[in-house]
Amino acid sequence: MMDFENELKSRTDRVDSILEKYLPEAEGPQKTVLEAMRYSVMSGGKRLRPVLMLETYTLFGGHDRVIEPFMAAIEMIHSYSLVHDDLPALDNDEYRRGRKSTHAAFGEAMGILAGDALLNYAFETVSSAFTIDQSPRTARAFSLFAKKTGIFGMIGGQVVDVETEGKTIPPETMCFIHEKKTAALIEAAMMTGAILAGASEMEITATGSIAHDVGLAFQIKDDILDVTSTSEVLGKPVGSDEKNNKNTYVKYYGLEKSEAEVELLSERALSDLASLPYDNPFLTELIKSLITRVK
Ligand code: GRG
Repeated sequence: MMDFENELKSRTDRVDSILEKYLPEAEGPQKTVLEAMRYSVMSGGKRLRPVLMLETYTLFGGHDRVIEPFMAAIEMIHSYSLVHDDLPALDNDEYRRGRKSTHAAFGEAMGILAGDALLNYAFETVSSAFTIDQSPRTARAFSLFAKKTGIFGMIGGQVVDVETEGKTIPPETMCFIHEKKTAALIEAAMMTGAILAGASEMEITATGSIAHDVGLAFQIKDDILDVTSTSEVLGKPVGSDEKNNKNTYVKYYGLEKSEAEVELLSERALSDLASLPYDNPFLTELIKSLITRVK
């Protein structure tokens, strides 16, 4: 029987040390923004996206250092999205990961600049993968990573989310928001892992739909926890969706149906994963744990 918590800890520790290696030192004239970058990244998030990337890479037989810059970069992108999302012009949240959000700690201007810097540095970091592996896989992973995190991915979802706050929208629009805002980053993580490991076209496509389901389930669960959890457990304010008039699955369908949808999506992801000709028991357990997570 696998000790899941211990296995998870060893992976999140590895992510932390990779981030420590790739993040620039806080020194020189731009020290303040470098400190704000480190403050937002090195603050104990779940590290879900780099761990999913690594485990998908391992699933398809990957075992090289080329995955590391991509792992660091996806967490930088995730962190910048949180830093910017917390800004006064967006959600205006003062707490994140159990402490002051970056703009609350460093001021609004530094919050904006730290987010910008992390976004740009993520691509500087990914580009260093070419010094490890010059194969077309690295170029393809780079391109997918850029697309899924950009205007046709995560940023696109955030734009529609912001524009539709407080408005009644059709379910397809809500789906678009969640698919882009959250699932696209999970797709970037898992598909990058598959591509770099040399998975076949069919396997890359299958990985994309597993990641889509995991991402949507993750977002719906996030919306459920925003209603049912406490700020002590989450380390960020609860009730933020209602405060910001967000269109969430919970608002449209209620808690019970939302829980059922999380289970349905996760089950579908697990059965698609099980139908691949490879096995990674830890990845299976990780996806299962997302259904029952409390933060
Ligand atoms: C481009 C500004 C901008 C934002 C992009 C991702 C995003 C859109 C906004 C962040 C806020 C939000 C509710 C995102 C949805 C995805 C989500 C549930 C993020 C929280 O991720 P966790 O739970 O966070 O993995 P930790 O702190 O564990 O890393």
